[in-house]
Amino acid sequence: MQEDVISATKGLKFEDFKQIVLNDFKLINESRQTSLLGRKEVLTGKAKFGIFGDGKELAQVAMAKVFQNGDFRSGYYRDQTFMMAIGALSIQNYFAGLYGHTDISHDPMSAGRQMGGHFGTHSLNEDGTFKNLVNQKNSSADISPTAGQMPRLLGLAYASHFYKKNEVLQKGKFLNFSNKGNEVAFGTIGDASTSEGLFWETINAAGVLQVPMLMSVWDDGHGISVPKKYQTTKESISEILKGFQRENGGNGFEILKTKGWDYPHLCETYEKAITICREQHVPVLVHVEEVTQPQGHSTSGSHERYKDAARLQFETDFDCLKKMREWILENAIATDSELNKIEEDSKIAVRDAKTAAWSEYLKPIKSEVEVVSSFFNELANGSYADVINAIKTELNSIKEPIRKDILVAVKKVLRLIKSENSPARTQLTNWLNQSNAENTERYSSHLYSESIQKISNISPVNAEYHDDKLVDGRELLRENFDFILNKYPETLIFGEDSGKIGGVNQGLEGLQLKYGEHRVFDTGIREATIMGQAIGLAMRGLRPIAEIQYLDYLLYALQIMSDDLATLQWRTKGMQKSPVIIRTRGHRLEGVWHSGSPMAMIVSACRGINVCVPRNMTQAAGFYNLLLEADEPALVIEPLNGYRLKEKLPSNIGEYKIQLGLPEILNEGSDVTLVTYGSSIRIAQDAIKQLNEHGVSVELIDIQTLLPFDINHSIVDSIKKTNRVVFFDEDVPGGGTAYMMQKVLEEQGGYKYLDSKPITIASKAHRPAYGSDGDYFSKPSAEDVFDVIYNLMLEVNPGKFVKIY
Ligand SMILES: Cc1ncc(C[n+]2csc(CCOP(=O)(O)OP(=O)(O)O)c2C)c(N)n1
Repeated sequence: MQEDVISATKGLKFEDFKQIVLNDFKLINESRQTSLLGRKEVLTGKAKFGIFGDGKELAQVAMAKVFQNGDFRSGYYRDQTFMMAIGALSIQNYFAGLYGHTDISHDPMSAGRQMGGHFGTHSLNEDGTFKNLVNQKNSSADISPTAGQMPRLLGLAYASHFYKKNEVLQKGKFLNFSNKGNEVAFGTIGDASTSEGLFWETINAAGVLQVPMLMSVWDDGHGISVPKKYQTTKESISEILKGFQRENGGNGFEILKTKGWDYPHLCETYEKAITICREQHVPVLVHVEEVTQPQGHSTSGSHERYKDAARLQFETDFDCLKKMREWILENAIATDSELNKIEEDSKIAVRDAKTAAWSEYLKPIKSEVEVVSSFFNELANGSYADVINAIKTELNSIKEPIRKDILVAVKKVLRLIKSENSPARTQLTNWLNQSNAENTERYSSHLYSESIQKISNISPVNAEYHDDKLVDGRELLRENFDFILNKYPETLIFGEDSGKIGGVNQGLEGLQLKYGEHRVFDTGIREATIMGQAIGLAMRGLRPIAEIQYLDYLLYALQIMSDDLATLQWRTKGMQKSPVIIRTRGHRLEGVWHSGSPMAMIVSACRGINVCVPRNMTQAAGFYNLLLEADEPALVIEPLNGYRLKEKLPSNIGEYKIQLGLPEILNEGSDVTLVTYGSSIRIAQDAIKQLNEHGVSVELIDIQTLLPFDINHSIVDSIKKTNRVVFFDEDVPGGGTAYMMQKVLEEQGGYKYLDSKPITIASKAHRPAYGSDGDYFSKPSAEDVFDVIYNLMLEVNPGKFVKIY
């Protein structure tokens, strides 16, 4: 037998060693059979799409050996074998996910919300509170965008660093999240996805920060059909990463190479990697070469279209199952017949698990068909007997029905009998209502927190004032952050220039000195991974406040906010959360990239994240205070031109809290309702003064938050009084104003009370031009607001108002 098998197994009795090896052989066979049968399930129409981990099995078995309780994975859709190896995924679970089973006990990965092959463990109890994450093996929930797992991985690793540095976090409730920062964050990625900017940004940041991150690249030579020569310089990720290699005690990565079919070398490599990573708390990259993909990329096509004969032959010869089998036989660890039996048993086990998953998936749907059919039977005594019977027969003839089939049938019948008045019809209507509620829960719950800590459960506290002391807005914020950092040891604030100088607008001035470099700190210019750093930290029980220096640069982070942060609770059906607070500043300063206000873009991309648009720093601070008591992600956009404006300093700074979704009436009026937010408020106030002088009375409403939006539908009450409404902001036409208009006129029914057409005031469609005049002619001004509202009143009452220009 080879001497270099696995160091951990050295000293084991042969029988015990053999058992380990055969268990691994069994697992890779079961995983392979799962991939093979899974593909068939898609091709025969039972599942919609399949993407499998065949070819990557052996490397994942080796990686799983060094993955401990408390560790986290951030990976992608090829990792089924790893998930099986850590005990987080059964074969039956896998098939339930493939079919889209909406019961979380069957598909624990996403309750049918994500396509199969997207993995994750449960960080939360059913009530939305965190579990003890130190006592379990953890995987953050996968997303499909290639390299989208990378930014979050940085945060998961950085959390260990933070827990290690912070002694206050090494006791009490924090022991549920970390054992003195001993945990490693494991990343996985395909070789082609390393072409993405997110990969490089994360690798660089991990090298700078020296975090315990064990990164694996599964290198199968292709990204779908595109070979490495079009993906990677020198066609080798480890080759081009050489500059990141640690040298002479400096920072950087440890970079190791191995092969995806070489069991003993894989095991040794991962042991070496984890020892460096866990003991020295530094990042390690394992480049796993010569990995195969026997069935091609996914069920959408076959790999014969793009792999040449030599590559196809290589894939057969170096298939990791074949190679492990050969190695076992060469080293006389087991006999051919023992291996045959494992292979045969695997086929049976997978077939049985697949059959069980399919029958469990169909069972509740079939029982719904039965219930509905019995209602149809009762209704088939009436005037439409023949048609209803035909609908029932058609429904029952579907061998493998889905819920859509049932609803189509039920609605057809209810339309037929719409004029009948029978108990059976009431029964069927009730069934439909109940089904609608259940399907909403199945597919639409948990976009936001449903836990006891959800935002709407946190009680607001009014700001109080003992005197009229005025301070700059930035000073008010700094006082508030001081209070927060003192009160919550799990809070950390970071971003570009946030540390040493305390932010470009000085809202954190002096706080690094007071709380230390690990609580308030500078980062590189890397918005996407600032966001990812925050996401991973918050998934591990910390409360990051991540700064994006200007709203205009949020675009760099928006993809990860939208794809990862915004979807996290929803895509796990409430089994993971990441209550990140994103702090930025925007709307209006100078020039194209410091004056943007792309609010509709943000609101459309970030359903699942709260979006606060305070008009001043008093409001902003009140939002931060509330958000820190809640468990939901939020973006707070401070008004960029407000840091040097004077505000009254509340005596209960740090303690008052502003509830989200509650608009505030800033000016009562009777002629027109003007709805706006953020920096536009001051422009509106200016215009209102001028309008007053010309006999127009305006009711000014500050919506305060775009998500949630006016949860009590208070704006419509104002429209009931004024019968006219104007929506105003600095986004492009049809942007934020159109969003507000839809909310108020359609959702709140505001259209019923209008006597004039609804109006929106927005910026020009182009970006804001430079200089004061550039701003004046690009963004809405007080004059614009005056003109629009005055002309509206002129149209209403030409007797009272005269045309000015
Ligand atoms: C941002 C983004 N672009 C494109 C895709 C479509 N896509 C899915 S997987 C894939 C190839 C990934 O190849 P690789 O990283 O080598 O992983 P492998 O599938 O080979 O394991 C592509 C292009 C995607 N999911 N996300």
